[in-house]
Amino acid sequence: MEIFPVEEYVVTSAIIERGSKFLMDLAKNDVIIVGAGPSGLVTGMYIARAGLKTCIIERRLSFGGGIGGGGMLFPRVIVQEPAQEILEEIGVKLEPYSRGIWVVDVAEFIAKLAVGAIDSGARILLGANVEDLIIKNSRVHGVVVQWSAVTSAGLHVDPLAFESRAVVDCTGHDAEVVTIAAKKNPELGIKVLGEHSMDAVRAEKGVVESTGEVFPGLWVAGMAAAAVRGGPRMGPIFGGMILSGKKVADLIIKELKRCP
Ligand code: 48F
Repeated sequence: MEIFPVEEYVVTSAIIERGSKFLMDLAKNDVIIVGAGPSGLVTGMYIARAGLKTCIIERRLSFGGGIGGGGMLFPRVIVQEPAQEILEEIGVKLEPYSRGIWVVDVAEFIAKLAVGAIDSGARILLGANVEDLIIKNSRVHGVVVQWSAVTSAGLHVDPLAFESRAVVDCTGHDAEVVTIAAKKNPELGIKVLGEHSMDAVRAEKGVVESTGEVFPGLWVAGMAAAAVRGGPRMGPIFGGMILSGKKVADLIIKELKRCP
């Protein structure tokens, strides 16, 4: 077998040219989702499937957020009715445990959620950190982004801004995007009540109920929704995350189609 001789300048040219094209296309979007954990990937899958231009920005170089850690590193998590229907739709194997409860392999869960989002047309930018928002005329118009490597190195490098009609905070327990909006703009009256101690039953219901718009153009889903509204945590149960992602997607699709 003869391996094709790829020269260094071709590698460099291809990566810079096509990488720049990809980044250029992220400058203006319908929806930007911050965080590629379970809630962010589900949100991205449904929004992109509705034909909206969707970008998911993730600070790590991998997907899945808190899924990979399972429960105390045991590689299994739980989903409950009716969230299993969404997992079935994307081909995740569900192992019945007891009535209304299934056990899921974490690696398969991460992989299939990511495939679901990408195959629906969501574009995912890895290794990029959302550090601020664009806020004009009492509305969020996009996010301010820096490479995670630049942030970790503490270098003084100005970020770039990506525009969108809606931004969704799917950053998990710290609700980072809403927290930044609240801290930097106290006059806007955005409140982050903070996550409360564990109460799995109340948490799962609450995370879906808390999902929605917190400020014009700024939406919250997943564990970030619990943190913003002061709900309890739930541990390695993922039904609420999945249903929260679906709920925020449905709300945004309706809103953006209402005001094209
Ligand atoms: O934490 P994460 O999985 O959030 P989630 O989708 O799901 C929560 C569960 O994993 C679990 C739980 C319930 O079952 O309690 O914790 O609500 O995923 C959040 C993702 O956002 C990324 C982070 O690296 C992670 O992959 N992220 C956080 N802040 C930023 C960010 C930021 N400022 N910019 C870019 N990505």
